[in-house]
Amino acid sequence: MRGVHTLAEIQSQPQIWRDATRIFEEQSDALSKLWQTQHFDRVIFTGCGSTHYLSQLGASLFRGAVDAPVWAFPASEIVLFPDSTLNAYANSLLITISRSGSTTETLEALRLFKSRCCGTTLAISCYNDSPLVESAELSLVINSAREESIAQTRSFSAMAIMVQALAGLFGGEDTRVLAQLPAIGERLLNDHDALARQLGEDPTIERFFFLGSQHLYPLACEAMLKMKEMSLAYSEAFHTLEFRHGPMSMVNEQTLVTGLITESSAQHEIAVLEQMKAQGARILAISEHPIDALADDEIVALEIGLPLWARPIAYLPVLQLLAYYRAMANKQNPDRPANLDAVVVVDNLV
Ligand code: F1P
Repeated sequence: MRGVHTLAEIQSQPQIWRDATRIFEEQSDALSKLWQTQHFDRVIFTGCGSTHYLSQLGASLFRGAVDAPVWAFPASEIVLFPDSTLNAYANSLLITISRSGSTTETLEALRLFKSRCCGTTLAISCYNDSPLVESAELSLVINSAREESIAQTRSFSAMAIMVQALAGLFGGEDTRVLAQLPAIGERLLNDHDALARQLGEDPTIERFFFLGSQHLYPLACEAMLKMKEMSLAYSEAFHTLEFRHGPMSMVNEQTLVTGLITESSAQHEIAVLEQMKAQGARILAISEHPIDALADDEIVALEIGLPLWARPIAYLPVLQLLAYYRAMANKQNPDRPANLDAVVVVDNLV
């Protein structure tokens, strides 16, 4: 039956998040010791597709938490331009992220790092027996997050928990607060399924824009990618205030503009949503608290109540459901998206 795996995988996330937090806590002492003793002078995140967005999330969270410079590159940029991406630093940490652990560019980025840089390699994956995990010195692996479906849903969020946990740990925070995420995920999946379905199945909506700032921009990108991969619907992601600088010309009455609101910049982000509403768009705002100014629009108030570094992944379940319901309404099979493979293996890359 179409979509059966995708829906089950989205709904099973709270259980998988439990596994992820447990696996992280088992290794947190060793990781903390590594961070304290190594004094890394640079951190590089890399991945492809969804896991490139996870790299961007990691870089954004790390920038607020650690002193070292932090970069995120799509693995292909490292492979094609190693001189400018892997230039000399004394002691770097490379964090490679890949659901499969078998993506050609990510494997090649790891190989290049090892041959050119001094430092340590850490893989985040869902396959413990993959070439990536076997080649990296350290790994955080959530085998239970593997999927039947091609598009990443629970694998993405489980690996995101590892990324968030690393940022928390290296920033000196108590990562045990992440144990609250599964219960929060359960509540969000239950409370917002009906809204995601209503918007996803609404035939008057033809274009989807996802806007976010800082840590939430990579989540907006992932929501955009899920919408494209699963449903083949028109979808784009932008930094929230960037939307005014050209992309807003695509807004019309058949547009849903989804704003992932960051509390500290809420006033400015809400102003963008109000402007798009005046241009005819439908508005969905996802924020920590209800937004009075958008009381007539669709609002998901998350009420996560966790520190900022622990929150980003809670924005995703309602957006995954939105993509799933749009895929079903578009008569697509989100388990097996058109023209997409679970792993991209490229010949003759090196
Ligand atoms: C990366 C990836 C996915 C994408 C598609 C192709 O895979 O780009 O993000 O959805 O399935 O592969 P991986 O390196 O995380 O396994």
